[in-house]
Amino acid sequence: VASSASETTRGATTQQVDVAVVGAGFAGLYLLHRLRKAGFTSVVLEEADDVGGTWYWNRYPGARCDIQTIDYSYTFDPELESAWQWSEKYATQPEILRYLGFVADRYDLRGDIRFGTKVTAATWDQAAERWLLTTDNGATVSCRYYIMATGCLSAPKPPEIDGVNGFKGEVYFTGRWPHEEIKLGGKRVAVIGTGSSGIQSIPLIAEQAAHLTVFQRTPNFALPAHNGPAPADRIALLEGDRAGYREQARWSLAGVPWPQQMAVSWQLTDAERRERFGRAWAAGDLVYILTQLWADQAVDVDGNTLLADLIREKIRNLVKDPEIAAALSPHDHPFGAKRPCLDTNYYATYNRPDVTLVNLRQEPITSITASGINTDKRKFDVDVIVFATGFDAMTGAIMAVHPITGRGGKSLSDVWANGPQTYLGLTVAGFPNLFMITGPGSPSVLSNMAVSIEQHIDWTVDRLIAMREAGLTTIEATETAQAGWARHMADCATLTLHRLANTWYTGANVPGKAWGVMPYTGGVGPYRSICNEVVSRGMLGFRLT
Ligand code: FAD
Ligand code: N01
Repeated sequence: VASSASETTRGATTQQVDVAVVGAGFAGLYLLHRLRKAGFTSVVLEEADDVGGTWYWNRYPGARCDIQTIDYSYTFDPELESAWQWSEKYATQPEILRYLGFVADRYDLRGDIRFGTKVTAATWDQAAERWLLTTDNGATVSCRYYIMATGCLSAPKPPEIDGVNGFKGEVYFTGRWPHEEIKLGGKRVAVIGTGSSGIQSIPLIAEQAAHLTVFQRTPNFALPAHNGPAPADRIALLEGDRAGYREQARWSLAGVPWPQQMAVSWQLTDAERRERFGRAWAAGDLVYILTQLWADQAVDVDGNTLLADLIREKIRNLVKDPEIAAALSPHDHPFGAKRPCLDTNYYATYNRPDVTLVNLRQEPITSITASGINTDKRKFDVDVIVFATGFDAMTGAIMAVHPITGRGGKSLSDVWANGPQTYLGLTVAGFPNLFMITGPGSPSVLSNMAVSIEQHIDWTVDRLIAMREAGLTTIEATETAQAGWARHMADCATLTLHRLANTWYTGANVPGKAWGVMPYTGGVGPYRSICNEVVSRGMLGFRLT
């Protein structure tokens, strides 16, 4: 039985705990808090030197959240909610990092976090019914339960361009931005990549650099953030009934309380559609524009195109040079199938004389040289290259713990060779007592992550408590349940447009990665209801011993 009686030894010997958590981001911090409250001995292993996860690593200029911060917050403790005030509608990275530090201090979490410690391998010992974790720093850890809170967007993707190592200038990755101030003044800077990280950082880099050259492969949809104070109507809704507001978010599709739209695009006149679009554009809210225009916007190509055309019209109005506007207008994927971005002066930046856009669809990069970047048409000498090239998402950080060896010596990398397979995105058949928070198969990245993370963690820790009460020591998904979840995932994905875009959601951004829509597309509320049903039906799909 998992109990608080485990002894903890440090140094050369193995540290014994009930639960080992990997990662001290949004998820790891809340996990530790809940595990402690439930009386489990636990340790968190974290590669970084401090808490924060995403918000520790992504310190590039302009880094902010794109879900309104009043929603992108913990909700498990009303006192915590009243103890913290966000200063803006979309908080900056430093403010979110301060918030996570504040949470760590408030619940006194740091004492059980081993910083500067990377987990390198994990092995299930069937006889002892325990996991043994190997680290690159200090004692190994033996635990009954192994919970990976390693993050969906925490393993930066390698640059994949010939010659990177031979470049003599400065190189930065948005996902591993240095802690010290980077001075770009007077320098010729190149940014490769126009996803959310590129789109947030490009306007601020342009302000500093002598000249900025942006290398764009796929244009992305970007919508105005209209940042500032949190909107009064949202604040009023939240403060009018905080518990109700939070509960509505938990049962919504994307983790933010907006109603379900019922009118489909063809029921609305052009004027009505434009009026709805105008309101959405003015609202500066990603979830609003992704869900509130018309009911078929995310499931039907025609309904989607009506919206995408309106956004393309805006881009043409915002960018003075029609050729650059055309290059910046996405045409190869439906709106929302790839994560859209929030724009603070992004399109306007291309009106500056000191900014050049290179359209890699017309002139691909051939190499990086000692002095800069070559395309098949031109040569660009630069002093600094910023890689805003994204992540090996959802599976990257999990697979980086290598090997993860489950029952019968099975390796997770073999089991996932053709793509990740999970039950509920939380567990894997053949890997008892292993949980993944926001794993592939969970709704996580298609939602307000704060809401999904709390749900995954509450569900998981509640199971550990129930098992302890029942005198059970192992939990494992069945192959049948896992296959059923894969089928359900595929059915849901078929109803959305995500399958029509090559994105990190599908693994298409990483050369050689198996293709498949990795997050659960059925929505946060329906997912919560399924997880609850699994429990109410006697842990349907799990074998417990
Ligand atoms: P992370 O914050 O990624 O933390 C995982 C931690 O695990 C990291 O600290 C990492 O160092 C550690 N780790 C991984 N592997 C190991 C190992 N082997 N050994 C030891 N430690 C390890 N989501 C939203 O909902 N709204 C937003 O507005 C939003 N903005 C984002 C902005 C950026 C720039 C990025 C990159 C992501 C954003 N996200 C957003 C997604 C964001 O990742 C999640 O919201 C959330 O922060 C994830 O928390 P986490 O704890 O699950 O993972
Ligand atoms: O990464 P991305 P990101 N040569 O994968 C290009 C969250 N987030 O770090 O699309 C040339 O989106 C690549 O081109 P293409 C959010 O969920 C949130 O920006 O593959 N180009 C693309 O343009 C987001 O979705 C915020 O053709 C190359 C870009 O690099 C997720 O994190 C902020 C290339 C990568 O875009 C990831 O965002 C930041 C190559 N070899 C992140 N390889 C918020 O605003 C890649 N690219 C809250």
